[in-house]
Amino acid sequence: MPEVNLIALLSGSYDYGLVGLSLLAVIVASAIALFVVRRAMASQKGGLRGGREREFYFQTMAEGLPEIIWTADPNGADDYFNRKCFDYTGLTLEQLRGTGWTVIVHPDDLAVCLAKWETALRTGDPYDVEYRLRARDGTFRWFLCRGKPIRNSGGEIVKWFGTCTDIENQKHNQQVLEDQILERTVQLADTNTRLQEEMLEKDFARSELDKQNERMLEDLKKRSERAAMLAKMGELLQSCINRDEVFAAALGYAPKIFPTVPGAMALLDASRNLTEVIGSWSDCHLPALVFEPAACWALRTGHPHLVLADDSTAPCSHAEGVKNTYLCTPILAQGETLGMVHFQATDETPKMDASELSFKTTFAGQVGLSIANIRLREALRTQSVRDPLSGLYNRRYLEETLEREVRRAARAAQSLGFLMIDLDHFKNFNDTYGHDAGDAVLRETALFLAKGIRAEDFVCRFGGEEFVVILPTADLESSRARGERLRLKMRELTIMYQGKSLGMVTISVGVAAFPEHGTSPKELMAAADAALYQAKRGGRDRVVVASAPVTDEAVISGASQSAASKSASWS
Ligand code: GH3
Ligand code: MG
Ligand code: MG
Repeated sequence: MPEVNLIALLSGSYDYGLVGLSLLAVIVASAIALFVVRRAMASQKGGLRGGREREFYFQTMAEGLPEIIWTADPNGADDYFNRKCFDYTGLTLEQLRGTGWTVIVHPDDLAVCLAKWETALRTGDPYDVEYRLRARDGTFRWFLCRGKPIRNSGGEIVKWFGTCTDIENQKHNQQVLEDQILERTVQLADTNTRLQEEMLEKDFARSELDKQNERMLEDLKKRSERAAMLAKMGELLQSCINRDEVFAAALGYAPKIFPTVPGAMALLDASRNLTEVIGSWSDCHLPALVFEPAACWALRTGHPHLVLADDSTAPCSHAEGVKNTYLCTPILAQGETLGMVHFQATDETPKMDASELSFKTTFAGQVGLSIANIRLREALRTQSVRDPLSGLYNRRYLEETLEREVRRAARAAQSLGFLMIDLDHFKNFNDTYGHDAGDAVLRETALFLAKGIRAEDFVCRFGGEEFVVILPTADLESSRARGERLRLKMRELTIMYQGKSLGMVTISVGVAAFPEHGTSPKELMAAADAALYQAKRGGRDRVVVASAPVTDEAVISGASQSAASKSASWS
């Protein structure tokens, strides 16, 4: 029997990390084998000799191990199995010998097993392979089979030595472990998917929030731009000087302030019996362009009137057929309804929320306020330039106008007529019929004079029962003729007071003209005044043309008798 290097045989390590118990078994078997070998070597040293004895030791050792132990000749024909193998398989050495053992290998594992064995035989390398072996009861268990060549001192393979370790439990444990790992992996994958979904949801929510914020910011920006535009319109409206300017400016601004809201503006006429649409924007369709005020609830009530789409409670008949929500808001000035602004919702923005309503009402409010301001300004101006009793321009206005007209005449090299008119014996009316009757005479005279002049002429109450007429472009002769005509017509005037005629009223007229009687208001005034004085002196009820120019120096030195009393106002 060749020398067998058992230490080398048993020194290989079992590299099956997951199966700790199998490793432990191999370590125990190795330890026993090592012990037996050492004993054998010791026996050798002690003089034990001969193959039989060594074989005895080997077999004793092999029978004591819990694994299946086998050996094969250098060609791979198995020639030894320990008892464990017979016990497990229920087969005999004769049945297992050579390649007989292959019948108990599980058919699914046989190809791998044989491939390994053949490779080892060809290369002479040790090998490991796992396969199932059939037990005597027909069931299969997993085994780890390890084969290793045993070489003589010349390096020739003299034997193959192998072990088959039952790893069924470890395999089972490994399967359990793998199942657990798989289960855990699935759980982790689920958790991961859920987390990813949550993250996606959060991302979506965040992006929605961002979009909402963006929309809100955009909305805020639009609102503030709109408010700025409204303020700008307010400023402009304050500078308008009449109603037409106000409405035109508001209609110009409306499409800028409400670009997405079609609308229209309608105004009551002077009789307040009709309302007329004066303009619209953004293709606002209103069926009626002229309608009665009663056709609009806003005009009737003086309050904004909102009609919701499909709400038939109180629609405005002037908007009959308008399907969308609409708002009519009155234009009010000092409590008086002047007209209304009409706004329509669109299919794109079908609603009008509360802030929209208040903004639109503010728009109409601005228009009304501007008209009210203009009215106040006009009233103030009228008060400051009109004489309250006669309604004619007052002396202050006369001064301004004469100044301006003289300059214009000088610039245009045109004439300018100037009449100073005084009622004759007016004091008698007061004394005979009372002061109120005197007032009536003054009012009727004012009306008469206003009617008796051209559109471009000015008639003013100079004070008391004295009046002045300025005749732009009129020369001296036509001015005199105008004065004469007024005098004659005045004689025909019948003035009634408390159902009674106050009798004939006559006037005296002094006539002066630019440039003949002066080039300044003072000179003209003094010349006309002097002529009036002459008319009075001449017997009244007459027209006297100023005889000579009265210079400023003459006015100041009191050369003109009547003018001296009035010159203070011209200085
Ligand atoms: P003459 O023909 O010289 O002009 O005589 P006269 O009476 O018209 O002139 P006079 O200056 O003597 O009197 C003018 C009167 O006019 C005196 C004044 O009481 C009166 N008078 C002035 N203003 C008013 C007014 O607003 N209402 C009334 N009823 N009388 C006025
Ligand atoms: Mg007088
Ligand atoms: Mg008089």
